[in-house]
Amino acid sequence: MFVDLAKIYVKAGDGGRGCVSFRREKYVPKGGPDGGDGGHGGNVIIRATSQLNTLLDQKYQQHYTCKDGGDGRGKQMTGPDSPDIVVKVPAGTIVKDAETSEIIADLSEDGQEVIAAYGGRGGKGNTFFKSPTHQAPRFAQAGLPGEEKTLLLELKLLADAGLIGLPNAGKSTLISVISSARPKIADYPFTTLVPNLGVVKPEGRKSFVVADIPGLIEGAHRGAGLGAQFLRHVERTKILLHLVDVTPFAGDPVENFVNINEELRKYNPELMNRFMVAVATKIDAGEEWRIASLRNHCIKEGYPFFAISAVTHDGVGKLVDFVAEKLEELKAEKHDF
Ligand SMILES: Nc1nc2c(ncn2[C@@H]2O[C@H](COP(=O)(O)OP(=O)(O)OP(=O)(O)O)[C@@H](O)[C@H]2O)c(=O)[nH]1
Ligand SMILES: [Mg+2]
Repeated sequence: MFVDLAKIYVKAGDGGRGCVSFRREKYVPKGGPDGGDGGHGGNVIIRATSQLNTLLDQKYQQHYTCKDGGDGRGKQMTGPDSPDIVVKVPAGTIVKDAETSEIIADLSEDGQEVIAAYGGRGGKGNTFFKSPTHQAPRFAQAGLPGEEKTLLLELKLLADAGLIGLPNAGKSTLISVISSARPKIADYPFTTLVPNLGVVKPEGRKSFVVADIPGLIEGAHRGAGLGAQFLRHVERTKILLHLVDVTPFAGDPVENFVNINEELRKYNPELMNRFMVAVATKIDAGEEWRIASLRNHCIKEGYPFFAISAVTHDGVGKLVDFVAEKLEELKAEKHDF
């Protein structure tokens, strides 16, 4: 099951109590204070790993509570620190404070971690308070409480290119042809219910990751169809591939293209600045006038245009090459800043 949102409660360990104790030994009268400090409470750490790609675990386990630090003891023995708890989440997870919505961390790389709740410091034992003027303190500190928080975990898949388009546009078919991803493909809308990732390995070029997301329809930004909830997963991609079915009965291609772009804009206007490639799909069964009218519109609007068939592989190689090259370019540009 694919889960991309989760709410968890984390509670770091409280610090252990400092101890009040005095040295008592045969032949050593008035041995002085020897109460040890309390141990440190464990932290709750959130760590990203590339081994996971869903927040499913956090759907099932929503509470993470660390043990408290041990209390200090006599003979200046410090209480044991309690171990940290590590919550593993997929790389690409954004950690937010559920109350303030403040972003605590954006864990985009494997191994990246954040201490989401700090454990409390242990209290000082009475040994600590010994001074020339106060040689037998009969008090010690309590440990500090560990932080507790409710966190929102939000997974945004890390893909280089995102496939968007109406349901049935051929998105899943394309990803299955260019990568080893094997999503379900069928001739009805909303076949894809959760995003799929695929790695594309073009010859002689750097490989890249493509995300196939469920189809969008008009009103998606208001929640129509499967809604725009999955658009989150293309928000971080560098390129959008906008697929348009050019077979009969698929509706007017230009109208479809414009409508979906409008949905994107309403969802997040920033997506309009993303590099977008227009792709006419299913040209093996497509009609020439539809391809031509979409091509003309795109050229006029300044979108690179490709026409492909995932069945005959016509144009697919060219498209992949173009995307790979553009990605290298965009990545290189980023480094210039
Ligand atoms: N003739 C032809 N049919 C295609 C081509 N690509 C996809 N199809 C068919 O179009 C239908 C929809 O394909 P999908 O890949 O499931 O479409 P999708 O965009 O992922 O659809 P959703 O997941 O519902 O949004 C399937 O019946 C495919 O077999 C193509 O290049 N040529
Ligand atoms: Mg699909």
